[in-house]
Amino acid sequence: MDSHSNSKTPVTLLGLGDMGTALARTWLAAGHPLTVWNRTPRRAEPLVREGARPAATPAEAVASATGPVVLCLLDDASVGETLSGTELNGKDVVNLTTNTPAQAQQRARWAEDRGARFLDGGIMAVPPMIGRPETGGYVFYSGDQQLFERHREVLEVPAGVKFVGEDPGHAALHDVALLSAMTGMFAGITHAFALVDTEKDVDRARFATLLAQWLGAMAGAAQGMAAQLDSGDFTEGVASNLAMMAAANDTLLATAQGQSVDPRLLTPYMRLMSDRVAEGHGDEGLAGTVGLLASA
Ligand code: FVH
Repeated sequence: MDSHSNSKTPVTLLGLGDMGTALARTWLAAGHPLTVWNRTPRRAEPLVREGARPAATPAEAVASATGPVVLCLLDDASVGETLSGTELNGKDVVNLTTNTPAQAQQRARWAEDRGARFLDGGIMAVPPMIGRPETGGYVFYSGDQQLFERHREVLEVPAGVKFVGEDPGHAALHDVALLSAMTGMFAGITHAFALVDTEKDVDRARFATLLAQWLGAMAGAAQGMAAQLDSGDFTEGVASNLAMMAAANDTLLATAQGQSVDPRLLTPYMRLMSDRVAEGHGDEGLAGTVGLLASA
């Protein structure tokens, strides 16, 4: 089929790294006319063989765009470099480049000052999850909601979509919050393996199954924390209170010491817990520790 003579919304994609290439293939497979540009042109060649139209420059790509102009570049600086010298007036810009909330807000203002409509996105997937809905990958979007609705069908092709607000920084905020939680989880997993690895007879695969089940069961605590933060009553529905957990931390630290494992991944959060207990809040759950960070 000639992909440039159909009724599907045309997509313009700037950035053909691992993620950009994965996105491109889904739009091509779904029959969307696709114009591509990449700083290193040879990365566009396989996609051109698959039916994409190459643009020689970002300015040429943007000028010919009649649908969304999607950016999937390394960082916000590369977005600035790529879009400088393009004519954005009247264009629909969808930025899927990972950034901070402040960068997303500034980029939205920057694009709108040039007459463009702007959506920011945070991709909660790795490239092999793109185009495979069964993996549960999705993209957070924030900014111009009308623009989101106008292009929803196109945006739903590579992954699920979740619109999280008109503040353009909210997609990045959600993205980074989830990635930050994941970092804490990886820290815990790392410490747990360091502990069991001190003994020769622990089966790592069996332990990994137990670990994943335990983390899954404990993840439900996020809902309780949200309810406590909403009500302002941090003692509401507490199953394990902070005083008990802070005391148990001594056992965790003594075990680390006994097994000669460095506890540095645990101690920052333990300090927060004991600070809250020292303030007289041993009867609470964990929600009170949130405020200790937010006011830092
Ligand atoms: N890959 C992943 O697992 C994660 C999943 C979650 C979301 N991230 C973010 O997606 C953005 C793109 O990631 P990527 O995986 O495609 O990254 P790379 O393969 O490293 O490709 C980077 C592209 O950016 C181009 N580029 C870099 N600097 C510039 C510049 N100054 N001007 C123009 N383009 C630039 C680069 O071009 P080239 O090196 O091929 O010439 C690639 O097209 C990213 O924000 C992730 O955080 C991915």
